[in-house]
Amino acid sequence: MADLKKLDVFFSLNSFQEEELRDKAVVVIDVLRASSTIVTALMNDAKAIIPVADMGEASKIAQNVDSENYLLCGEKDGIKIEGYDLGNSPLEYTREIVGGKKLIFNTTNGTKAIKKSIGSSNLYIAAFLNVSAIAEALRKETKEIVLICAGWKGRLAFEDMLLAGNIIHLLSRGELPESSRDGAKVAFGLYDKYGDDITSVIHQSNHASRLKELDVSSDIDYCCQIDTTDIIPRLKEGMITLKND
Ligand code: 3SL
Repeated sequence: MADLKKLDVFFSLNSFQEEELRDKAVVVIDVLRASSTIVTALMNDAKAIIPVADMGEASKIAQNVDSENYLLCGEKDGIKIEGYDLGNSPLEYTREIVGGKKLIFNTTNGTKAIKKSIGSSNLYIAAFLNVSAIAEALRKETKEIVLICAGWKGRLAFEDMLLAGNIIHLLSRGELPESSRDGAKVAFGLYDKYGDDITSVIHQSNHASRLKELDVSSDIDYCCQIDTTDIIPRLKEGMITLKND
């Protein structure tokens, strides 16, 4: 059973060291948009997602696999990378396109946060789209839990902290122990204040403004939907697949 006094939240991918995650259950969060895209791809029957840290790693893998069964996917600064099959809009990841495929996935912050967390005991991927399923999985965890917000280039991203707060609210049933860690208190408090108005507050976030400049506002609405699926993506042997037990 999860011990909420030990649960912590890291606000960006630069706010922790790999060693801190050893023997912990980790949840990586990148609401806009990497974790929402991962959840959508698996919901639409992608076979697996291979997160990579950069373009070099992505092309090395792509060169050694059969291109019929793999898609090269991702973005740099929000924009689809030249030569890639797909960018990072979850709306592109339809069943027709990703069903049965393995995706090599490379994003500015989200996949880097996943790669940095690879030494943890269990690693889950959360979005608002699957928030209750993630909370349910965490409830059964016996390890200490760390929620990692990918953020944006080392900075905090409002929408990631808000989802961390939502997960903590669900886990604590709205009553966070006073002795909780600071990161958990901050995320809990943020959700307390803004949790009734998720879509409109996320629309006012810094990353939403960047995405609006790229003309992908519909992605923001999509990523703010709650519990559209109960899938639990988790990392195993370098690939993100569905947890089946
Ligand atoms: O940083 C990331 O991993 C991306 O999700 C950023 S973006 O939404 O594609 O701009």
